[in-house]
Formats: sequence, C-alpha cells, structure tokens
Amino acid sequence: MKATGPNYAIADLALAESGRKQIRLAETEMPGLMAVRNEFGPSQPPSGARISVSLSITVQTAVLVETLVALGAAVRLASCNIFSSQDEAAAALVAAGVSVYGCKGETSEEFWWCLDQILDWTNDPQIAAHSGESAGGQARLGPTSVLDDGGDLVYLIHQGLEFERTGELEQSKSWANWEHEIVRSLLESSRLMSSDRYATLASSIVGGSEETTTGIQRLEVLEREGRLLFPMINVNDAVTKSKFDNKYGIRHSLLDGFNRATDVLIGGKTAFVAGYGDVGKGCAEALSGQGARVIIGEIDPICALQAAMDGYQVARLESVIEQLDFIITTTGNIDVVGAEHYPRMKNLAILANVGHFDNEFDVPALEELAVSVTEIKPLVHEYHLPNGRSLILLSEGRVMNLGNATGHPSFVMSASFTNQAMAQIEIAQNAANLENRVYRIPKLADEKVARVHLAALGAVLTELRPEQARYIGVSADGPYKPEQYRY
Ligand code: NAD
Ligand code: RBV
Repeated sequence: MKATGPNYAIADLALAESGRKQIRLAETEMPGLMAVRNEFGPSQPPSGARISVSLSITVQTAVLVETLVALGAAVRLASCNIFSSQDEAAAALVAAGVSVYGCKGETSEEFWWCLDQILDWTNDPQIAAHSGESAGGQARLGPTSVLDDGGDLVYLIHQGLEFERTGELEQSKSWANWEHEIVRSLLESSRLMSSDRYATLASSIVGGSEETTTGIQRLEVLEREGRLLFPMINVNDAVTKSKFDNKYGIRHSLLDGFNRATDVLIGGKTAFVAGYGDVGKGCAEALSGQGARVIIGEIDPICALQAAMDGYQVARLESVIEQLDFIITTTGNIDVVGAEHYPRMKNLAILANVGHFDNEFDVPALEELAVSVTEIKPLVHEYHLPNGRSLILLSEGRVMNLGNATGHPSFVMSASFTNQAMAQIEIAQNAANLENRVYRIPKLADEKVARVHLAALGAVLTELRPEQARYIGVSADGPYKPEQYRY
C-alpha cells in the first residue's frame, strides 16, 4: 500500500478521479441506495454512528459507503478479501473524507492489519468533523456498528477479546494455520499497546450486519454456542439478496472473470460446478447459456434433484474428471477438489473458486505437486504437473469473480446493499431492543427493496384489489408471502 495517511492506507490516491467517474455512473444503476438517500436523508437515522465496514472495496461498495455517510454515519472501510479491491474506488472514497484501508493484491498480513485499523476510531478525522472537537487526545474509541462480509471482522473481534482474557486463540475453521499465526501476532502487538484494547474497542458495538452465506454460517455457530457478543442482521438471507446477488450476480460476474482471465471459448466445453445452491445455480446458468455442457456435483439430494430437473448431469467429480475443461467451486465448503484430483485433470483445465474462502481447492496440495508455476498474468497461474500436463488456477483459488473481474454489477448489488443500509439503520435505531442473536430482514422490508428496483427495469406491478387480498389472506400492502415461502 503505497499511499498512506492519517486515515488511509491504499494503492494510489491519484486514481481518485477515475474512481469518482465510475461511482457517478454506478449511482444511476443503484436505484435502491438512491431511494434510501432520498427517504432517510432528512431524518439522518444513523447520525453519529461509527460503522466499521469490511466489504470488497468496489465501486458498488463505495456507493453504499457514501449512502451511509449521506445519512449521517462515519465509515472506516477495509476489504474482506486480499484480491477484491478496486483501487480507484478506494482512492475516490479517501478523497471524499472516508477512512479506507486496503488495496488489490495486499498481503495477508496487511489484510489483518487493515481489519484491526478499521476497528480503532481513536484518531479518526471524521469524528472530529462530526463532533467539532479536534482530533486526537480522546480515550480509545471503537465502532458503534460493524458491517461484515464473510465474518472475519466479527471473528477478529471475538478472538481479540478471548486472547486478551486467556492468551489463547481458537483455531477458526476458515483460517489456514499460517493465517492463524498472523492473527496471533497481530493480537499480541495489540496487547502490547494495551492489555484491554480489543475489549475497549468492542465495548461500544451495539450490533452489525453480515453480507454473505459463509459469514452467516459462522455467526450461527457463535449464536448456537451463546458466544455472539452483539446482535447481527442477516442480510444474505433476504430474498432480495441471496436469490438475486448470489444467483443473478454470479451469472454475470463469473463470465466476466473467466473472460478477463483467459478469454477462452466457453461454448462446447465441459464444465463441472461443485454446489447447486444459489451461487451454483447462477454459475450453471451462465455457463450453459454460453453453450457449455454443465455437470453438477452436490451433496444435498434436494439441490441435486433440482439440478437434474434443470437438465444438468449430476455426478461425482471423480467419475467425470477426465472430461472437464473447467472446474468451478461454489460450495462454501472445504477441500472439494484436492491432491487426488489434480493428476487426473485434462491438460490446461481451468480451475476457479467463487465461494467466499480459498479453501475449496486444496491449493497447497497443487503447489506441492507442481514442478513449476508460470504466471501468465496477475491472478492467472499455470501449474506444470509431473505428468507433463498443466492446470490454470485463477485468483490463487480465492473468489475469482472479484479477483479476475470487479464482482457483481451495480444493479444487483443495489438490492444487496439497500438491505445493508436498512440493516444499519435498524441497528442504529433499535439495537437496544435486540438480543445477541442473528436476525433476518422482515419480509415487508425485503419486498420494499424489490419494489424500489422495479421502475428502473420498466417493470409494472399489478395491484392487488382488496377483495383479492382478502381471498388469498394477505394485506394489500404486503407481505404477500408467508415466512416459509421459498421463491
Ligand atoms: P448455498 O448454501 O446456497 O449453496 C452451497 C451448496 O453447496 C449447497 O447446496 C450445498 O449442499 C453444496 N455443497 C456443500 N458441500 C459440498 C460438496 N463438498 N460438494 C458439492 N456440493 C457441496 O450457498 P451460496 O449462497 O450458493 O454460497 C456459496 C458460497 O459462495 C459461500 O461461500 C458464499 O459466501 C459465497 N458467495 C460468493 C459470491 C461471489 O460473489 N463470489 C456471492 C454470493 C455468495
Ligand atoms: N460481492 N460484492 C460485489 N461488486 O461489490 N460483488 C460480489 C461487489 C459480494 C456478494 O454480496 C457476496 O455475498 C460476497 O461478495 C462474497 O464475499
């Protein structure tokens, strides 16, 4: 991170103008966030909130961050993945006064340092601007709220507190051993600064929100074990998030990443998609739309049956591996593709993961097996195997649609991030009435998010007449479906 200042560490401030132009364009594709600004701008519901945000630092995230700022909040932002930043978006936000830590291609040490930085608001200039006080000199100050993607920020807070209490670090299932050691060393440095630094920083947090499937799974573990320190709103399971972003978003950005990375023809090739959840469904549709033959791997009989009914072959990776041109993991699970698979793969098969963490492909096993590695270009690597074949790994096994491309397009992220903005408003206004649990977005709010996106696509909703509403037993203003409806 070459550009550093009192409230930022990013790649290059000179990219701010380019970032601003892209943000301006994205705003026109994010009607939900613009509607939030219009509706809540005057009342400023999160006014005074200090929100520590860990999301991919993209142009779309910049529009969300600026929405939160327009509503009166201050934001410290870091990336949730080492390869998913758009440096121009980071620069534009810094130029606008937001505190930003992260760049595309940061190291894992930098990644964790950035997360630590966004939790510490002690000298943040936005606070001075808000309160009219001069910066510096305050007691240590933490966030009032967190906004997380994947759960690393929330886990770091929980680990930090535990480490200060016991000197022990719990082994997170999502972190490799070496990453665990980075977190330990970070927390040791923090403890040298102050033995209760994390406890103090966490004491002001009243709640937060989580963006993605994997993050929700991790929060639910903390909730089940009675260890969740504050209420968290589950944005992922809003229908207007997971049934749109995870599916239609990846339907766009999988191909974007594939094309930018390899420019290889997809039509006529054979692709294996591991996982037929929301993301797997979007990947399969994108690839078959390009004319690829798609084979699905699933462990859940319901999703496997869905895949079969959608016309895909459903098979075990082992039984089709020699045929595959592309292998894509979307499971949110570990070790889906490993040492036993690589030697059997076709020459120049392309391997890509779009699940949140980089543990779906066993990359260390591939590294061990390979006799050499050629970097074709950044985030596109050719692994030469002892059998004379080579394999192409994208984004080093990390989330490829954000590494090799720029993630989902603005319109679909508008729906996700409108849920995020509403979740943060709820935390600012109502956290005192929430328990330390994971909460879903209410269906009426979910329907509202969809509603504000219709006009931009020229979609005209049919109005339910009062007698029709009575007949099907709903209110004419919604919610239109019972909680268990699956869409
Ligand atoms: P999901 O739970 O809907 O789908 C995952 C599917 O994988 C499930 O159907 C599950 O049965 C299946 N599965 C689990 N283990 C498997 C295995 N070993 N082999 C085959 N199938 C297996 O989750 P989702 O919402 O589709 O999200 C999947 C992952 O993608 C998560 O990590 C999520 O956080 C991430 N995600 C990424 C993006 C992106 O932009 N790249 C967007 C949304 C979500
Ligand atoms: N995602 N963000 C973008 N353009 O900012 N694209 C994808 C973007 C999010 C998506 O919501 C998913 O749940 C998460 O990245 C996985 O880390």
